[in-house]
Amino acid sequence: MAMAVCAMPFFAYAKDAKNTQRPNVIIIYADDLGYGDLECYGAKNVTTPNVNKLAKGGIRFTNVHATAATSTPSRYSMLTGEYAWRKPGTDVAAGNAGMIIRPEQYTMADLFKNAGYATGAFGKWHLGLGEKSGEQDWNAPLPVGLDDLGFDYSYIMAATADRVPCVFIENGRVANYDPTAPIEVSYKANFPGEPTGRSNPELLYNLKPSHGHDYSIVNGISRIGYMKGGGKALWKDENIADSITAHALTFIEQHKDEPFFMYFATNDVHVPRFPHERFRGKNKMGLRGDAIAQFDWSVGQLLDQLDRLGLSDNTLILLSSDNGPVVDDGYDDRAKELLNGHSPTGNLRGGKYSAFEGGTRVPMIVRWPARIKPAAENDVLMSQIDWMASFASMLDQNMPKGSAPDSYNRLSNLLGSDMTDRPWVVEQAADKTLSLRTKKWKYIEPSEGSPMITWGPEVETGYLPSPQLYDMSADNTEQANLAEENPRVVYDLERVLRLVRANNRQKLKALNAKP
Ligand code: NG6
Ligand code: CA
Repeated sequence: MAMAVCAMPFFAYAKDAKNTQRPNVIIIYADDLGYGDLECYGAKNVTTPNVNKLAKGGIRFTNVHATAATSTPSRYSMLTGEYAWRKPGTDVAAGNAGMIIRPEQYTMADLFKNAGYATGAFGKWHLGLGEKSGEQDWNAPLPVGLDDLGFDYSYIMAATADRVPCVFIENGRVANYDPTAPIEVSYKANFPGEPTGRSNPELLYNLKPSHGHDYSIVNGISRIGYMKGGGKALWKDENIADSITAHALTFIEQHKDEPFFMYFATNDVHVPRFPHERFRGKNKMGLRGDAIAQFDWSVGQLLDQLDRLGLSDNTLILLSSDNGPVVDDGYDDRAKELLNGHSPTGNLRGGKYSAFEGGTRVPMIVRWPARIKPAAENDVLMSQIDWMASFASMLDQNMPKGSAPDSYNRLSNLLGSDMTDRPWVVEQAADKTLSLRTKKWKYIEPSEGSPMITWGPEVETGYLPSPQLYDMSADNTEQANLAEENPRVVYDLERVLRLVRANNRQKLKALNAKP
């Protein structure tokens, strides 16, 4: 693949001073890592020296938003450039969901592949696999997978560590498949005779649930969903970061002589948090702090590998998170009790799941030594939805008509050469309530949901039956609802949101509200 590519005519960057050489691109996508969870974003009680190093050599952004406050919709939008709320079936996916991005869709991986890159995906997937939900045969190659979405190579977890099946899938097949222990998965009924967290709590030797997560037991931890078999293919939670990282390091080595795109999606710091013992028990915040340290270690491994191979200078690394943080997300890891003054959201209101800023404002660091001038801080308003069109611009690639319909080219923002804010950013809460953020305002549309998450996590949702309007230039607290005093602003923002929903680019342009 790569060879054919070198000869392709699009490789004509010499004429364009902005692209002297195609960079390798690595997206490091953390899971549930909050705006305040890294040392360089003000975290307490945990050091993240490798991420600090990355930030020091690049740009640390302070006003970047994931498109959604949960994983599946956020990842869907980021990888396709289409808001997940446009597409049914993009809510938090079960471990046996059918593949949500369809093979005919144009993805970020397709984009890089068409530009001649080697492409690889590592770690958390959570966007479904196979043709149809619940009907996968995990003992055979899956009929559709990431190779249909532009990834040459993949080593992934089907969903999350708290959902079965608890095995890695390598290029569409269970890795280390154990023929003596055929795999069965169901999200409806248990398999006769199999223990669960609910019926056999004495078997939970690693972690116990605090809410939910009391179905099948793997590695002394009960999960969501039922699973039987797996044998030696079953993962051990304490080795997940090591496995993902080792495969990623190999991929870099293998592709050191050609441009590569790597989607490196960590399991950290999602629940169940059970890092390797070299991190466990080391942090005063307990397992959640240990998981942040493990995340930082993974980042360090990638940086070291790039240094070792002489690739650091021309590799663009983009580090961010899929949604905001949560402390108790269903396992008794004492994350809340042990915070010791640390604020995972960096004192933003809400958190994972919510319409408030804590749901979607996430860290973002971009480093590309060959091109980017380091900057300690950059507060330009941005959304992850634009990564795709921005990379298309960087690669001089036209995307097929109709693809990435919500993604705009903001490459100059990403590279720090343009400080023009995106005029508005759309954020999706867990119940699909939408918010519209401008640099100054945050508008949350009316919704009927409960003010607190109802199933366990202690998170304010930001749902209210009347419109909410917060002045984000005054502070970030989202405490004083100014909607009643500012009906005109509410009207204007509602109108923009309506036009975004209708994807009416012309009217948005006429309103001068296009991104
Ligand atoms: C919730 C899970 C939570 C987490 C979340 C998805 C329960 C009780 N809670 O339903 O633990 O898995 O889904 O998180 O099941 S995400 O980051 O992948 O979106
Ligand atoms: Ca997540």
